[in-house]
Amino acid sequence: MKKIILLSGLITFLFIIQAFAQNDSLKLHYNFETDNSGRVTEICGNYGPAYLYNGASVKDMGEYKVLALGANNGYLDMGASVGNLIGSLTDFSISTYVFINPLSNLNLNGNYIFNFSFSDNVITDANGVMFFGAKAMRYAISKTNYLAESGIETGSQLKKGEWVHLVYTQKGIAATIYINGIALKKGNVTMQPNSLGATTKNYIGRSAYAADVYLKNALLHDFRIYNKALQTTDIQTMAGKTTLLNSAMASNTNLIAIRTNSNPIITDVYTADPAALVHNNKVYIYTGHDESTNESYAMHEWLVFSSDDMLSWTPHPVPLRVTDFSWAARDAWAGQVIERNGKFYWYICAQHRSIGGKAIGVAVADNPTGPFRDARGTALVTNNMTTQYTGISWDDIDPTVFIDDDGQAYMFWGNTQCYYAKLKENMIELDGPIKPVHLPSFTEAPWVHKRGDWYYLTYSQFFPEKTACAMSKSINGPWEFKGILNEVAGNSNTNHHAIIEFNNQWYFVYHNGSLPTAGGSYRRSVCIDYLYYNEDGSLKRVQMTSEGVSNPPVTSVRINRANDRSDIRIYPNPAKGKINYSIPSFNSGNAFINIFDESGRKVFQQEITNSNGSLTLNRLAKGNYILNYTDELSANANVSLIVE
Ligand code: FUB
Repeated sequence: MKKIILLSGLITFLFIIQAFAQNDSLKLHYNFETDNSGRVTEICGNYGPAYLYNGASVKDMGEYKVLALGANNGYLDMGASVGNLIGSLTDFSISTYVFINPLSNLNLNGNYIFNFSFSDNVITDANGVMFFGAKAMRYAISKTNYLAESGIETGSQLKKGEWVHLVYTQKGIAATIYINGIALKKGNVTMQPNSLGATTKNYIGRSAYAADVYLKNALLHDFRIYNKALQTTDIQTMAGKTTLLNSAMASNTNLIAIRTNSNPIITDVYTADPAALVHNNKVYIYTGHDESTNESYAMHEWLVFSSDDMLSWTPHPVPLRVTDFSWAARDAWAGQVIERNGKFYWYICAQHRSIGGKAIGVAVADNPTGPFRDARGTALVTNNMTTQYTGISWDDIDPTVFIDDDGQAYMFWGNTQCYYAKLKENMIELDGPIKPVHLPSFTEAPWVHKRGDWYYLTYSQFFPEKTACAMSKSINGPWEFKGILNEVAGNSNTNHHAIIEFNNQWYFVYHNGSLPTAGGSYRRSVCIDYLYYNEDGSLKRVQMTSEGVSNPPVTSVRINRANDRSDIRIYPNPAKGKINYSIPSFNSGNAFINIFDESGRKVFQQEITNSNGSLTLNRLAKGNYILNYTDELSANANVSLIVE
């Protein structure tokens, strides 16, 4: 017993010694506490405060402080005095926790986690630099510039979408890069920082190469420099904190959410072919990823974004790639995710490696953001299964899946010819024959939804594409063509869409090519606008807008009588966007109600054919308007209208 007590006492003593040794060697430490002036405090007390630039900020992630670099070249300037530390280092370690935004483009030069240099233009000044870049997880040091670097790298990008613990250590010339406690790369680095001298440009998130990109939208937590090489066991202990950081992140996704005030909703990358899913009070948008630099598609992966208000969108790590399907050769084209029995099924289309032509596959995951895996190992539908209908090899694309009220699932898809088939309860096998669906001028991109008794089959028509609508009282048709739902979406020749209801409001999700400056048919971007129904259940034509859903839909209107001469009465109506009118002296000819905004711009007009009726104000932003009634006999009444 005595021996055990002695042993545990010894272990505790060793831990204390080790902690002291570690603390003693800790020379610079930001836990991202700020002082009263908003500067970042160096908590060892060895150096002055660090300054935040270009929108970089310190944020709370639950109980943790994080440095948020932001989207606009934000960085932290540690100050010139920190160069004295760099100039004194022989053996050393730099440790931090990093969260790389899933949308960050780490392929570009730059993306530096830290940089210690003597100028911001080391390529021409060639006066020395040491850095760690996220692009290839590379540490390097040079007395001039990249032409004389000594460094090591893992060769792969820092993982996106999760907290990663990163440590670079050097003992003599023995260098190691640790990621999450694992020594991912060991090698020799022939210079130590003391031979560089006291650097003057000491940054987090910014490079000394003027043409390099800044590390955008990344988060950092707890940045430290030690004047010794940390032990692997210490590093492993420190790495354990990533679990805590990742769970804090899960309830603080606002830290990386993209707040949209306009269409397109995502501007960091090109997103195409949207599908949408509502699950547990959240909306998930699944998209393709356009990466083309010419006039043909380059699509290798799919993306997912989530939102609980349709305005802030959280990007998630890439959930699915073409390479996740062993049978697929290329082309991460359109698809849809649907939930059944707690599993999420993602129906996609891609080029088939051996059969040729496009094929449909299905991936499965336990949660809506994945990761997804091929659910079958083979394609669900291949080109040779539909040759009796078309001679083209790309007719088996754009799957959309719908589960009817009786639990039967159906898949619709097609190009030139629309098809549908039942799916088995397991969602990964067809349950019966593939049947054609007869729709006028069908091009591709069907989407099926139901509201009340009506089934809606909306799809892309012609080329460039418009979205058309057909309706039926049965999922098996016949489908009655109802005309155009959405016009050609600007400069995109395709017009892929999804329709969802979320919090009692319907939305039309689509893509266009409007993202400056290279947007177009092969660099598309997802947009969202409101969708409205007519009283007979048919769909109103979509109004594509730049504002998107940042303008709240009309929820109520208040009418103030403003003109005694008026003989029009308007009644606020609780139904969304609707107001009733009554015009006692209605004149049957050429009567109109017009609505003008404060600048005098006409924003609404409706011909009036009855003395009583209602106006459906699809989308008026909050504000004051003038409602004006005119008829052939020059009756003219103005009423002020307040949209709340
Ligand atoms: O993005 C590739 C293809 O273009 C999709 O599968 C079609 O719907 C069209 O948008």
